[in-house]
Amino acid sequence: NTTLKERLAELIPLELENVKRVRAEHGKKSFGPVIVDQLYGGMRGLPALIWDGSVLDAGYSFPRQNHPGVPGAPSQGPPGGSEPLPEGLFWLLVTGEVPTQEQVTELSKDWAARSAIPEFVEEILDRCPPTLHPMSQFSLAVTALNHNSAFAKAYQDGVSKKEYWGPTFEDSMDLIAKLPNIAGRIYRNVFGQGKLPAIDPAKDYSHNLATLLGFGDNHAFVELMRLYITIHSDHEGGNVSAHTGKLVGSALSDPFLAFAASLNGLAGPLHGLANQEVLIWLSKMQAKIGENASDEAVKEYVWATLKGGQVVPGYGHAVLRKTDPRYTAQREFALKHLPQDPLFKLVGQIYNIVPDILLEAGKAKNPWPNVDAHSGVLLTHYGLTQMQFYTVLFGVSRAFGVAAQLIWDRALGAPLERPKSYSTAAIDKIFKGR
Ligand code: CMX
Repeated sequence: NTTLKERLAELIPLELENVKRVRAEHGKKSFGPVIVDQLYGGMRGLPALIWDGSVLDAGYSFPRQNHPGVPGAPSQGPPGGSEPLPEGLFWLLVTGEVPTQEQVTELSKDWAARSAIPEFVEEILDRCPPTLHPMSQFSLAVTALNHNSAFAKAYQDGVSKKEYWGPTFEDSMDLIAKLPNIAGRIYRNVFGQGKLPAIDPAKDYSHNLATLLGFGDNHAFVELMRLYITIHSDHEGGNVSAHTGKLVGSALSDPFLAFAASLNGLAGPLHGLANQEVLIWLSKMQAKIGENASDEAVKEYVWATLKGGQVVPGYGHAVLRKTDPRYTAQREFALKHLPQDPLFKLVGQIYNIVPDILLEAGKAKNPWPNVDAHSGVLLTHYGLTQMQFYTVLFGVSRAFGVAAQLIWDRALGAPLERPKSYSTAAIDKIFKGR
């Protein structure tokens, strides 16, 4: 029963050879033209990064039966569950292989054993004013975990470059393991009361997270957490949170510092905060036009949002050009568990209305919903109604993808990122007369 670290130790030399081969064969080949608009346009579509966990294309879809961890593949949940376990997904992200049930259970136990957070981090969280946004508290706590970083210590002790991945692996495992305790503490401090329950080593990661949030006895909510943490984990490397983590990691900042930077990017309303924004937008809509509103009233509200110079949160995407498969996965969950929920019905009604309006408005390249259009409705259904907390759960999940890449970046000796920037005057000068 190989552990994840043992399997990595076997895979790393093979991948080093593989990268060497790819670079020898293709290293000097052009990867398409760069046009000036891409420099001004947020580098959209610019091939610029290596990210091994996942790759998207505009029409990408993962039918759920092929999704790691769902029935048919190992790492499905304990008896009675049918959602994937994020443990299995992490193994897949790191190794490209589907783990055995035993390996998944070992990961659950390992993370439970690593889950405690230092007392001073608890104190930092307890001192935060409840008015400080949960994402800011989250980022503070993750930054502070760098106090015990194995990588930072090893670097100070003069570790060889070839050994970077070992302490990066340990930090990454600690990071993921400690997130439920951080998220749970923030949730209790800001919205709840009472003592935080202990992590149970016999339970899987998502079950423990649900328990710390106060929903551990609700089987459907536990299932939701398994699905939620799985689908938010990785979305190739160019999105703000993933890329930020990789960029900061490239300076050999340890995984805690790198991932705290990811969280600060995820906290932006065009990225992860959109799941909070969707619920705020829906609530305002309901307050204005009432429940069971007509399609006409919804259309008018959507147009008013656009005319007010705001985005429709939860719609559009920088890469996808169709309905986000993560939206569909959540819709399927809702159809199974909460088909009669009024807010779910509103989300469905909006799905039939918004794309046509965005197409008519003529700006958005993708008029379809993304992952954030659906998640808040599911959480609200089970009583997790505090919208400001939603992006924290996205953050817990995103650690899986970022951590997997940080391990590989250090294993493969990824260099400091330092692309070339230009001024508008320089662009003008370069292309004068051309
Ligand atoms: N509502 C209104 N306008 C939108 C829009 C939306 N949902 N999506 C795109 N547009 C607009 C853009 O603001 C842009 O307008 P300007 O030309 O005035 O700047 C124009 O359409 C073209 O944008 P695009 O190329 O289609 O989209 P981008 O790659 O620039 O941006 C995204 C992608 C997600 C930021 C954008 O679609 C958006 O703002 N959506 C709403 C916020 C959201 O849901 N974000 C979450 C994304 C998923 C995640 O990361 O968690």
